[in-house]
Amino acid sequence: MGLTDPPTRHHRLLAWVGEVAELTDPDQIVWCDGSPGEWERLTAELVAFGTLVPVPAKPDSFLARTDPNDVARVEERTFICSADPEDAGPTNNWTAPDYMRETMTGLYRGSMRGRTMYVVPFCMGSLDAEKPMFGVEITDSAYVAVSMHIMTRMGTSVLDAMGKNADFVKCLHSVGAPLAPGETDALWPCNETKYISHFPDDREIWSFGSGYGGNSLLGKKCYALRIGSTMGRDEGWLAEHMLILRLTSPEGKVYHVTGAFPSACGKTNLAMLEPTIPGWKVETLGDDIAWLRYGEDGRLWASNPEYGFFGVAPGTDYRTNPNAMRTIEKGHTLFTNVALTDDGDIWWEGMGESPEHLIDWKGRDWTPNSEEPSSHPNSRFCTPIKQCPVLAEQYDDPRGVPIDAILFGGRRATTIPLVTQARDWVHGVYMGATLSSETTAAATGKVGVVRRDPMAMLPFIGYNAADYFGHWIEMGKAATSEDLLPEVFYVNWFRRSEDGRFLWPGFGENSRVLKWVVERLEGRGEAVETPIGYCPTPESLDVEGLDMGESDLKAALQVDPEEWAEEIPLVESWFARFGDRLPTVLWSELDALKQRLDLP
Ligand code: GTP
Ligand code: SPV
Ligand code: MN
Repeated sequence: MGLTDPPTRHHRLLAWVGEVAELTDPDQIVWCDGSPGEWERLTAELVAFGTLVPVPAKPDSFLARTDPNDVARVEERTFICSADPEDAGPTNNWTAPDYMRETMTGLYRGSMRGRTMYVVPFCMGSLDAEKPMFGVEITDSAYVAVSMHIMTRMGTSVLDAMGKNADFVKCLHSVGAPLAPGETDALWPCNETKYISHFPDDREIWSFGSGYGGNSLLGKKCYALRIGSTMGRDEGWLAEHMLILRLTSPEGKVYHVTGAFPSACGKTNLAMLEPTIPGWKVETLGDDIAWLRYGEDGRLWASNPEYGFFGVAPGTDYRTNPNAMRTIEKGHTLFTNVALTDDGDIWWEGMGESPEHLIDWKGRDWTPNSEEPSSHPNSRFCTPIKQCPVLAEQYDDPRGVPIDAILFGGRRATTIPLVTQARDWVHGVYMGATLSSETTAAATGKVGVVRRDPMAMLPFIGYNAADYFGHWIEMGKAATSEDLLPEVFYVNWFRRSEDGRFLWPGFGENSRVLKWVVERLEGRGEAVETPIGYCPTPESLDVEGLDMGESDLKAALQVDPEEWAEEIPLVESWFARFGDRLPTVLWSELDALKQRLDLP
C-alpha cells in the first residue's frame, strides 16, 4: 500500500505524504497499521538484517546497538524556529524558520533513497479525549516505527479517528543515510550532521541525522513537550517533564503527585516506587511527560500522553525498581545499547553481580576487567505501559487525575535538602524556575556539571523561558481558589556525604518523603520554617526501620545558610539572562530569600 492506494482520505495528510515522498525519494511507502502482525514483520526484518538482536531470555524482546556517536539527545543541535527570535530565547537555539526549512530541505532531498518510508499516524494521550492530539510521523527508520508501536497509540485506529480533516502535528524524520543502488546499509544508519528542529508557529517538527529516542521518536520530547508547551501557552495549559503517581495512604485516602526531575534524575523510579513503609501503595500513571489542565472542579488535572516507558537501564534492578523489572520481564521490549549475557538475556551496570562474560553495547567481548562499562550510561528499555504491574486504572482516562502535590527535584551533591515545601504557588514557581541539577548522560556533552534546569524543562521549553515562568504564574492566578492548587515541594535524593556517598538511601525509601508530603497536605505534618521554605525535622520524617545513621539523616535534611549564600549569585545571573521579560514576582522571591538569609 503506497501512494496509489492509501488507507485514508485525509487530503492534507495525503498531500503532505506525497510532497515528502517526492522530496526524499524512498523506494517504497508503508502506512503503519499498528497491528501485532506489523510488529512481527518489522522486528523480523530488523533481526534478519542485524539491526536488532533477539533477546531469547525474554519473550518477543530485542536489542539494538546504535552507532556509538548516536546515543543521546543532542541539545546543541536542537532548534526552535519561531518567526521572532525572542520567542525562542535565551535558552534555546534559534534559527529563522525560512532559513532552517531551506537548509533542511536540501538535506532531505533524496535522503530516503534506497529505503522504505513509514507513515506512522499516532495520538498523544487518549483517543477518547475531547480533542485527540494527533500526529503523523514520516520516518525512514523501521526502529523508529517499532518504537512508536510501544510509545504511542498508533496505526489504523488513529488514522480512522482522524477522518478526513483532523488537525495533526507533522513530524518528519530521516536518519539521513540514503543508499546508492547496491550499497550495503549500515546496521545503525545515521548522519554526522544532525538537526532536531521545531516550527512552533506551524506546529511542525523536522528531525534529521539521528535514530536515537529523544531525537527520533517525535511524539515524545519534540511534540508532547516542545510543541506541546507552546500549545499550552496559547491555550492555557502546561506540558511538563513530569511523572504522575497515585498514592494511597494506610487509611485509604488517595492522592495524586507529579514530579519534575531532569533527565536521568529519578522520574521512572519514583513513578513505580514500591513503598518500604507499611500500608502505603503507589500506582503508576506516567514516568516522563504530563499534560496539566484545569478540570471543571477547578483543580489541576494531569494526564500522560505516552503509551510506554523509555527508561534509563543502568541502575534498574529488583532492589531499586522491581516494578520496572517486572514490566520488562513480560517481554515485547526493545532494549538499546545494553549488554547481552551468554545465556541470551540482557545485563547492565547496577543489575546485581556482574557476569564473568558479556557482549557489550558495542558488540565486543566484555569481562569485569574491561575498562568501559558494558552498557552505555544512557542505555534504555522501551516497554509497553500496560505491562506495568502497578499501573493505575486511570492511566487511559482522558481527563487524567487531579493533582495534590507537585515535586520539583534535581541531582545535587550539596546544598539542596531532602525535601522542602514551598510557602505558596509563586514560591513554588520560584523553586521550579531556579531548579538546578548535575548534567547526566541523557544528553551529549559533559556529565556532572551543575546547571539551572527550570522545572526540569531546560531542553524542552518550546518558547521563551521567561514567558514560560510567566505562564506558570498565570496558571496559578487562573485557579478559582488558591486552596485548589497543588502544594509544591522541592526534593533532592542525591545529596552526598563528604566521602562521596549518597546520604539518603532513595528508591523505595522515598515513600517516607511522600508520607511527609501527605501529612503536610493534611495539615498535620511537622515542619520547621527555614529561609528556603518548610522542611521536616528529623523527628517528623518516618524513619522507623530505616537503616541510616542519625548524622546522615541530619546532613540530608540540613539547610546550610553558607551553602545557600553561594547559590544567590548563581540565581541572580540566571535571572539576569531574561532581562525585562522575567516576571518581577520572581525577583521579589529572590529578594525575600536574601532577606531571610540575612544577605545584602
Ligand atoms: P529520563 O527518562 O531521562 O527523563 O529519566 P528519569 O528521570 O525517569 O530517571 P530514572 O528514574 O530512570 O533514574 C535515572 C538514574 O537515577 C537511574 O540510574 C536510577 O537508578 C537513579 N535513581 C533513581 N532514583 C534514585 C534515588 O532515589 N536515589 C539514587 N541514588 N539514585 C536514583
Ligand atoms: C530524557 O532524556 O529526558 C528522556 C529520554 O526521557 S529521551 O526520550 O531520549 O529524551
Ligand atoms: Mn525524560
